[in-house]
Amino acid sequence: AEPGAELQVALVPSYACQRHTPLLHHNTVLTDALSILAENAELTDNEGRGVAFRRAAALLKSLPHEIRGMEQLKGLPCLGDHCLRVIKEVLEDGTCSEVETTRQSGQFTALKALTGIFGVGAKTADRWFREGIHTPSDLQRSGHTLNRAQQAGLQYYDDLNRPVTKAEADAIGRIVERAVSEVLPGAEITLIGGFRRGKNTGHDVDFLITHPDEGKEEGLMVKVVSWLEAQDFLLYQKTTRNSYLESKDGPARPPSNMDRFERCFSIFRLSTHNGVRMTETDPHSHFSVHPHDSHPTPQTCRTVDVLSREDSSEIGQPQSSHSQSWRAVRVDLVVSPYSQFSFALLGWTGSKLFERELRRWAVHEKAMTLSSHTLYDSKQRQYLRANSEEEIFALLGLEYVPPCGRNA
Ligand code: DCP
Ligand code: MG
Repeated sequence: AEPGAELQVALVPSYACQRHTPLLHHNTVLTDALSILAENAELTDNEGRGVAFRRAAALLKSLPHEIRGMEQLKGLPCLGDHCLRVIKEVLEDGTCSEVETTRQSGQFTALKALTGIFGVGAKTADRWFREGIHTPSDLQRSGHTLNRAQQAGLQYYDDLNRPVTKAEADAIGRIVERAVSEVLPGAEITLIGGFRRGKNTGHDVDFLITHPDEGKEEGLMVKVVSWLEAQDFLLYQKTTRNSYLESKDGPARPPSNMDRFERCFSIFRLSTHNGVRMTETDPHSHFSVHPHDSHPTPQTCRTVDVLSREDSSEIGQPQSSHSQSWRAVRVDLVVSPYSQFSFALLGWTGSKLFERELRRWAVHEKAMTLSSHTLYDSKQRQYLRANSEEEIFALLGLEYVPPCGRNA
């Protein structure tokens, strides 16, 4: 090792929110291995272990160099015995047996396939797995009663498991912009989630909507969704209203982090230009923001027919005809009051681990409670105001980390 390497390493701080974590980094072989174990832990109700693997992976992502030997890890935080064993094996053998066993295990592949259905969480997937349901096709044949989200999840399975490109995200953005400006002029929309962190693809597209005149944003989501539905842009939507104002938890019990904004979980029908499906390698395609007048699949769920068709084995069959001129895309819309915008922006930009680390830092190091609505100081017994993400970092005693550095 170079002289001074250990000293350098000793300075790596332990919270991910104290570090810059770029999208592209030097230790993907190691982080891929740890991510499999994290994913497996999350799928099997071991949240604590999942977080430990995620923290270790995030630490390695933040390092400015490739790890080639165990001696380079001396003094680094976030690396427990289990993680060190995995890293050692990968460094010595190129693979880790626990990771490979997990990757190939029937349980892991089944739970991944089942949670890949929109509307299906780890608990439901696990229950089905125990009943012998291992694939979306098994589920389709099982005759299980599915909720509306899960029906849509099965129906659009193929599309929803194909990564959304930045070009597609931008096309969705133009549609949302049009919808918002039609129903509330002056409203502002911001691309959040992974795309704001600079990712080239995502599993969905996330937008935050607000209006500079506080109060104007109330009821906005219903209007936006109505407009989108009238224009035939939505294949599925579930809107939850703002439950923040109604909750009188008070300062003693600050609101839980998520879910209190007006929020819409949706599936968009995104038209492809000239009816040609956009591929990731085709940078020249672009999308029409105008909905197609006719489309092959009726907007109402056809999953009932699909479920009763005994011999139907092809998932995504109802929507995967190759002549199709559109694709399904998961879109999340969030509406925030202007005064909470910075908190919402910070809370919805991610990554999930970065958010978790911010909240852990706030509680344990600052005696504060951070949510996507507010920051509460337990010592001063008051809410702290902020008009930008930079101000929130400053209030937390952290150096500012721009979105592209939050890929923990
Ligand atoms: N978020 C969070 N905790 C949750 C859900 C969301 O902190 N339980 C925040 C962080 C996420 C952001 O919301 O970055 C958007 O959620 P996504 O699940 O869409 O995550 P990403 O956009 O980061 O990933 P992807 O690119 O896969 O969509
Ligand atoms: Mg996202």
